[in-house]
Amino acid sequence: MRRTEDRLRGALLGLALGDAVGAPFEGWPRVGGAEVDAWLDDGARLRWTDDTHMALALAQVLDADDGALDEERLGDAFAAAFAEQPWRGYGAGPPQVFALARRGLTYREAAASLFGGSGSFGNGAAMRVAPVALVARSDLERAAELAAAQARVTHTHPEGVEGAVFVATAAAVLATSDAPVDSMPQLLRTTTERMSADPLRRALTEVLAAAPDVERLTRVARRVGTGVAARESVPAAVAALLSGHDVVSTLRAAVVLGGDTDTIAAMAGTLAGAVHGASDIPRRLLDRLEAAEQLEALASALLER
Ligand code: F2R
Ligand code: MG
Ligand code: MG
Repeated sequence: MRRTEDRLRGALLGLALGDAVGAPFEGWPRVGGAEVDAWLDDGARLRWTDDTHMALALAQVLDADDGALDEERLGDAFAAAFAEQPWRGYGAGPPQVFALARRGLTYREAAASLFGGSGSFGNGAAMRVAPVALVARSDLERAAELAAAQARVTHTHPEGVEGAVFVATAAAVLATSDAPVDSMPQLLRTTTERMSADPLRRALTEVLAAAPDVERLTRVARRVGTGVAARESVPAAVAALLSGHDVVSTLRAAVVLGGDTDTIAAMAGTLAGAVHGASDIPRRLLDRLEAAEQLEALASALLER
């Protein structure tokens, strides 16, 4: 398999694996490394949450629409997925968007009406965005446009949108760049400079300035926070990426930060998969991962287009 394809495939599998590895620890204020290691070595099924559930719906719509994105179709796909499995641990916002759309609003109108009209700044649009990188590849403008369009179906606050744009363009640039791994901070700095939403941009800049010092990365991530807001969890995922040396150590670094562990690990897994590739993910973990075959098939479908 060509190196770039392996990396793009890694972004999607890394998302799902991170979600499933982090899920049991969601909401813990602090997580011990030994607890994460025990879970990684456990034989139990790795079940994912809303992060992967929504990513699957996004991937299916991108595949069916030949890489285009119709926001209403995507909204309907998200709503149908939620109606089928509402127990996947969704945030409060998306189900409200689906209910408002059923009453006649467009998804974007519905999303914009949330939280007193400011729209959601949650990480829900960033956590699911990996399929966009498989479609856009080295076309970063397209990655940014698709990421923003898929975000606005549920998240219209600038930080909710830009969190998704950052994760998609970062995954696309990391997967398609020939630059050595130690130039990751520079690649991500360039991606960050495209952003305008503070305090997200400022937090990302602080995290990137802390690399490659792992203790400093951890300190900055904990200071910025590890909650569901994109301005906290997206920088935390980048701190984990820059603390790891392969997909598994990146996921471990993400989960030990605590807080929104499934989503920080999903986004760190997206980015680490884009750097290290699907071939870096141990088969023993993929064998435990829920619907791994479906995810691999969807990645192939998006890459073959
Ligand atoms: N929801 C969860 N975890 C909660 C526990 C789940 C439980 N374990 C279970 O099994 O049921 N995780 C998932 O939610 C996050 C993604 O959330 P999303 O899609 O962004 O949702 P939402 O509601 O739009 O935003 C999240 C919360 O952020 C606050 N917020 C957002 N925008 C706001 C604004 N403009 N003003 C004020 N507050 C705002 C609200 O509290 C939102 O509910 C992921 O972690 C995913 O795993
Ligand atoms: Mg989740
Ligand atoms: Mg979460």
